[in-house]
Amino acid sequence: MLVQTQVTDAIATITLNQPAKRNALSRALVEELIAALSDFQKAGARVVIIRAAADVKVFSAGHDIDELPAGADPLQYSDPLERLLRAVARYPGPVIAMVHGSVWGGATDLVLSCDCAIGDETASFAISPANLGLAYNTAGLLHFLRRLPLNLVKEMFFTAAPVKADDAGTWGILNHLVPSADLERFTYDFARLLTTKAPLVLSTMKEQLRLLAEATALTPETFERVQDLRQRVFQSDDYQEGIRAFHEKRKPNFKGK
Ligand code: LCV
Repeated sequence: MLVQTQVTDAIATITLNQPAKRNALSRALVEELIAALSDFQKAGARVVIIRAAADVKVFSAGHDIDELPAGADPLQYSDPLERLLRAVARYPGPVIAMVHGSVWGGATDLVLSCDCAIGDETASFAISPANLGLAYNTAGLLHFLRRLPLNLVKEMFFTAAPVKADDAGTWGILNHLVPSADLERFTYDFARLLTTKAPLVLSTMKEQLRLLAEATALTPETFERVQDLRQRVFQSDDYQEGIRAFHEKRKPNFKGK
């Protein structure tokens, strides 16, 4: 099993459990995450906590780079990671990311797709398409734009540098930044409080807020222009170079084409 699951007192916990690949969000691991959310809904879990094992340095290394399609859209609608982000956003109850360790790429998008994020001093958040020559997707950019001011979204995407815990707290990536010794207790106390509230109200308000937050009209021309821009990126030599460099464990040498 690439994830461990548990339901206690209407609180469901998913623990990412593939340390050998730094909990990279591979198709196999993501399908287990999506299945777990569906099982939790059947079991009537009112709150879900997504976490990694207590002792990891890396919460998740993001999209499995070995599975990024060469020369094709890496984050299309049917991509397992995109399906997971939509499943989290549609779960009929609060989904909380409990973050110990570094978070990379699509895993940062996963944390931002959760309803709340609670982290400790070891938490950091990076979004790194610029390291891979990769064309990020529009829905994903909007997850960041809804959380952070434009200048901070640009800093994250342009630098691909990890945002350290203090800034993650100040910027608003995290709802709460607590000492690692308190992280688990704080998060489960928070979750327990949510299980005492009217579940129909929480699930309805969550869906209302999703619909309102996603109410961004795109004209057909805008849509087609975005697709055209992204196609130029994911068909670029730089995208191939980014993935090659990762596998060869070296810095990429981007040529801008
Ligand atoms: C496959 C991996 C990965 C991985 N995939 O351990 O952001 S976007 O838009 O680009 C989006 C599409 C996305 O999410 O792309 C992926 C973004 N993620 C990253 O850029 C992080 C890549 N990983 C790393 O920088 C390092 O692995 C970190 C810093 C996370 C951990 O470093 P550490 O030295 O602790 P290793 O690098 O040695 O990794 C351990 C094993 O996990 C594999 C990696 O290839 C290695 O496998 P081998 O033992 O077979 O060499 N691994 C790590 N991340 N995202 N595989």
